[in-house]
Amino acid sequence: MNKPCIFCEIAAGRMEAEIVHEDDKVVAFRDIHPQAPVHVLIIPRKHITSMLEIEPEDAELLGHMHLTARKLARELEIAEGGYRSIFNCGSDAGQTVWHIHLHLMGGRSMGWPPW
Ligand code: DGP
Repeated sequence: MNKPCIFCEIAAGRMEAEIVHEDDKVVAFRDIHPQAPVHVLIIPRKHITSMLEIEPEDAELLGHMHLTARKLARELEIAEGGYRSIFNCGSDAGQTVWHIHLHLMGGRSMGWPPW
């Protein structure tokens, strides 16, 4: 049997996570290995394996994920200093969990390009 998707398990409340926001479309929770003082993952409740799999019908959902990032950036007090919001797509980009997630990171200055 296939292993259940860990992010689907978190979204369903069957696996623990430090949730900072949830609504009918998305769940946001603290990353287990934070790379910045604030590091949150925003996931859709809908299981989509990677950004290569998004469809036109997902446009509103993706917009909602970005609006949630903006709301959380303000609430978690990283909006003023600046923050990064990124999707990793595929293994070369560093994707390790196959359920799309928007990383929201802030609270320190960051370099570019990322390695
Ligand atoms: P990515 O490398 O873009 O696929 O990011 C996956 C992120 O997910 C990574 O920063 C660590 C985080 N992560 C993996 N497993 C868990 C978990 O069980 N709980 C939480 N809160 N975060 C997790």
